[in-house]
Amino acid sequence: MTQHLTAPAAAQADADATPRADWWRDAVIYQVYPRSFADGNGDGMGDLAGIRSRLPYLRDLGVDAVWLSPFYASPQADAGYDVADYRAIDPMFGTLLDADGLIRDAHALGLRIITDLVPNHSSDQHDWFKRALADGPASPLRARYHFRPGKGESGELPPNDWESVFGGPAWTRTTNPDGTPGDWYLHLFAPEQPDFNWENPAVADEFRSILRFWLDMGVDGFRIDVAHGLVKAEGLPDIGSHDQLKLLGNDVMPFFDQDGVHAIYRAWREILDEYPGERIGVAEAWTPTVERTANYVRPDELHQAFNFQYLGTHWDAEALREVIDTSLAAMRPVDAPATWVLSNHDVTRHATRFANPPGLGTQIRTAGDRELGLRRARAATLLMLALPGSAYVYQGEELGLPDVTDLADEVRQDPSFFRAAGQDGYRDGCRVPIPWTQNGPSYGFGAGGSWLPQPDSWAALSVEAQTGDPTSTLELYRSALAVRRSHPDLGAGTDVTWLPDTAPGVLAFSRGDRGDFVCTANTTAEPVRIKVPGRVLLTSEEVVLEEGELSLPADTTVWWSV
Ligand code: TEU
Repeated sequence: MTQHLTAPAAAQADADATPRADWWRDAVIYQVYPRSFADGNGDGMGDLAGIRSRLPYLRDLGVDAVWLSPFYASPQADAGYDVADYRAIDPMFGTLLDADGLIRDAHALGLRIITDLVPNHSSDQHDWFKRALADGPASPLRARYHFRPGKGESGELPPNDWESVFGGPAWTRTTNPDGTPGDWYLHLFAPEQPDFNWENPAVADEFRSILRFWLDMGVDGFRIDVAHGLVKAEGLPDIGSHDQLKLLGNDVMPFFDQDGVHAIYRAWREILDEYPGERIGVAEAWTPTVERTANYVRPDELHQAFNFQYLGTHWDAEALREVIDTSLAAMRPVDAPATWVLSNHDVTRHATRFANPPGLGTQIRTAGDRELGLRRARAATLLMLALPGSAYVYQGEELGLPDVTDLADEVRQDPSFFRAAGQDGYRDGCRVPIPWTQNGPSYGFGAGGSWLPQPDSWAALSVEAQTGDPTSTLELYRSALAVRRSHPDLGAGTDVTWLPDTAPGVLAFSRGDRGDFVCTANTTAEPVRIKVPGRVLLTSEEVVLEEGELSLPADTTVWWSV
C-alpha cells in the first residue's frame, strides 16, 4: 500500500497562560523587528499598535514568547540600536502607554515579552553624551564614555588601531566647545553609537535602574545587545594586524569577550531573580567557541545565549551533527539550555543562505536557487524545532521569505552600507516589511506604503495566501509548533540520541526518555531509502511510504511518532 503524506492537520496550538517554572528552557521565541512587522498608523513604518493588533496571530502560530528589537527613543542611526532615552518609546513606534498595552495583551494571550537592551553604547544624542561633549575636555561626565586624546603631533591620529564593526576607525574626533579640534571617542559600531565606559559606576547604576524600569513594566526578559562588548581591556591596547572576520567574534579581542563582562551579568541576575515569574536574560554574544558562549549562561549569570555557531552552519549533515553535539556538550556543565537560531535581523535569511553555495558568510547578495533554498529552509526548521532547548524564529521565516537581494542603493538604510569595508552592510535585505494580505498598498503591512519596498512576488507569500494551504510554509510552522507543544519531550533535556546505521548525509535521532519521537533529515540532493521507524507526524515535503520503507526525498525532514 502506498500512502501520500503532507503536513497533517496537527492539534490546534493551545496557549497556556499559567506560569510555568523554567518556561524559557524549551521556549520558542519569535523575534519581532518593530519597523517591519505591522504598521498601525499607516505612515509606512511598523509600530507598537501594529504589533499589538497582530498578537493573536503569534498566539495562533504557537510561539511562547516575543522578543522585540529596540523601540526606544532614537535618532535611528542604526535602526534603533542607537538609544537616546532608554525609558521612552520613540514617537514613530508609539508611547509608553502603547508598550504597557502590548505587554498586558501579550500576557492575556499567554505570550511572554522580551525587550532588547542596548548597554554597550548609547546614541550620540543621549543626554549624557551631549552634555559630556558640551562641557568640554575636562568634564567628569566624559568618564561615562571612552574619550581619549589622539596620537600624533597635534592629536590628529586615533588613540589606537581599533576598527568599527561597520567599517572605518572605531574613533571619531570631537570638536571642543571653543571650535578647536578635541579628543576622540570610541565607537565599536557607527560614530552615532559612542561606547559606554563600564568601569564608571554611574553606567552600571544607570543600567540596573533601566532593568528595573522595564521589569516593573512587566517584561519577561531582556535580549542583551553586544553582550560580549561591554568591557574593554585595560589601556585599550592595539590589536595589530587582523582580519575583519575577527571582529565578528572569531577571536578574543581587547574589546570583545573580556572576562570582566561576567561580573555585570552576575549583578543583573540578582535583579532578575528579585522579580516573580522567571525573568530572563539572553546574551547576544559573538564568541570564538560555544564553550566561551557557555560562560555567559553559568547558573548565576544569564539564562540563554544565542547559538551563532549553529546559525553559521551550512545545510550539511556532518557539520550540523558536529555543531549540535558541541553545543549540547558546552551547555551541559553550566546547566543552561542550548539555543538554536537560523535567522535574525542582522544576517541573510536562511531561505537565501541555503539557496547559495556554502562559504559565503552571513551577508549574501545573490538570490541563488530560490526553490532549493526554501526546500532546505523548511527542512532545517523541522530539524531545529526537534532539538532540545529553546529555538528562535525571526519574523517572516514562517512565510518562507527570502532576503530581498536587489534593493536599490537609494532605499538602503543599514549604516554599514555607507561605510567602507564593514562586516555588515546588506542587512536591509532581511528587514523588508511583512506581507499580511495579497492586496493593499503594502500587502497589509499598513494602510500606507512600506519603508523598504516589498517585491511583487510577496503577495503569494502573504499570511493570507498561505493560511489554510497545507503545503504552505506558514502551515508547516503552525503544525510543527503544535506538535512541539503536544510533545513536551521535544524541547526538554540536553540530549539527542543519534540512531545507528544512518546513511551519509542523513541525520537521524530520537528524543525523549522513551525515544518515542524520531527526526530524520536528508541534507543531500538525492533521495535516500530509510526504514520507517513509526508513524509520520510531520514532513517538510511530501513523502511516499511503501511497505515499511521510505524514499526520503532530497533536502527533506520527517518527524515520526514511534
Ligand atoms: O549586533 C552586534 C554585532 O556585532 C553585529 O554587527 C553582528 O556581528 C553582525 O550584524 C552579524 O553579521 C547588534 C545588533 O543585533 C545589530 O543590529 C546592531 O547594529 C549592533 O548590535 C549595534 O548595536
